[in-house]
Formats: sequence, structure tokens, C-alpha cells
Amino acid sequence: MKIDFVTLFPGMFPSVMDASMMARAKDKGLLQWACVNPRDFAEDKHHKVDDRPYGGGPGMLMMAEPLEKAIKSVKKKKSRTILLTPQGKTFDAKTAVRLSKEEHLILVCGHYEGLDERTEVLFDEELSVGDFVLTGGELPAMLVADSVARLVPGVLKKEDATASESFAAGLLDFPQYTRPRVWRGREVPEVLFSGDHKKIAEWRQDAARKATKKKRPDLLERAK
Ligand code: 4G0
Repeated sequence: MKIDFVTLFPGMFPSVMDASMMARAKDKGLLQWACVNPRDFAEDKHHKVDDRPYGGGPGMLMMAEPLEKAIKSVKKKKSRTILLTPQGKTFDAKTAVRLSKEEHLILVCGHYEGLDERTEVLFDEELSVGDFVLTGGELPAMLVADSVARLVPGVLKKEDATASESFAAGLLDFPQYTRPRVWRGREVPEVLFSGDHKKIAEWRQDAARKATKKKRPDLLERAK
């Protein structure tokens, strides 16, 4: 998969996109990424990318022209172009699975008070990572990239991949424990030492259901 970020702040990306899992995906040749800056496509001498809203009001808007040129410079036949905006559909595990099957994502990061409304024709879809406003779409874009990249076949070790499906299936993961066997007087559940894999699997399924009911009852409601 290739991911192009359209952003006025390309300096924000390497620390996240070249760390940990993303680095692994890149090293294995499963993921490439790059940034394209609309400012490089602004044709006036000040490289202007924002302007004041017609009709008045506070703040600035991103101009259509530099954004369109930046997107066009990376767009291919099979690209999917996505705007990160508080006005988009909420991103979730199911969306991540769908996007992980694309060969090229163009993630467009808005800034200021938003974009000229007419730029909507540039996007295949609009996504939000939650009902709150940030100073820019960069963090949402990297969040989407991380969540999608770990689902690209070969990026995760196989066992982990199934864990992610459990969220898509509407349940939290089962609780897990590592050494020491007792911590602050709290013991690891006895069944996990039984060596009985069938019993352990049953315990985990039940524990996942209980954890979901306690921490995220809304997920169980939605599954009905
Ligand atoms: C476009 C996404 C981009 C429009 C982006 C703001 C939160 C999210 C931006 C606006 C963002 C999110 C209309 C304020 C940049 N903030 N929740 N900020 N408007 O995914």
C-alpha cells in the first residue's frame, strides 16, 4: 500500500510514520508513504494557501487551487482520496478493514477553520476520528494510517491480526497477564496455568464478554 499525505506540515510525519510497526511495514516493503505540500503548488509569490471567507467572519480557509494541484500531483487511477474533517463519518475498525484493501490512499489534512466548500468534489469520502476539533487533520490522518497499516497482510504477526478482528466483531479483547504471577497481592487467574487449551479458550471468550459489558456496554447493544 502507498499512502500520500497532503499537508502544510510535512515535518509532523516522520517521527510517527517511521517508528515501530510503521517502520516494520516500510522495511518489509508493504507500506510506502510520502507527503505533498499544497504550498509548493501555490502560484503567487508568497505561496499563499489560505484566504478570508467571503461574507466575513473570523479565521482563514484553505484555498481550492493549491489543494487541487497537490492532490492531482499524486493521484493515480486507483487512488482513494480522503479528507480528514470533524464533519466526516466516524472512522472505526470496519472502515480500517475496508481501507486496508486499497492500493493507494491520499489522506488530505485540512487546517485553519476549514476548506473552501467547493473542494468537496476532490474527495471520495470524508472521515472524522471523533467528535472534537483539532488544529489540523495531521493527527487524524496518522491515526487512520496506523490503524489501516497494521491490517495490511504481512505487517502484523498472524496471531495479532485475529485480535484486531475481534474489535471489528464488536467485542473487546480478553484480559491478559504476564509475570509476575502475583502483583500487589493480585493473582493471575488459575485457569491460565491449567494447560487445558479448550478450557482457556472458553474462559477467554467469557472474559471478553464480561469486559465488554463492564467497560463498553454500548458495543454489546450495537451487536444486537
Ligand atoms: C477540515 C479532523 C479540517 C475542516 C480535522 C477542521 C478534527 C478532525 C479541519 C475543519 C480537524 C477529526 C470545519 C473545523 C482540521 N479536527 N475529528 N481539524 N473544520 O477527525
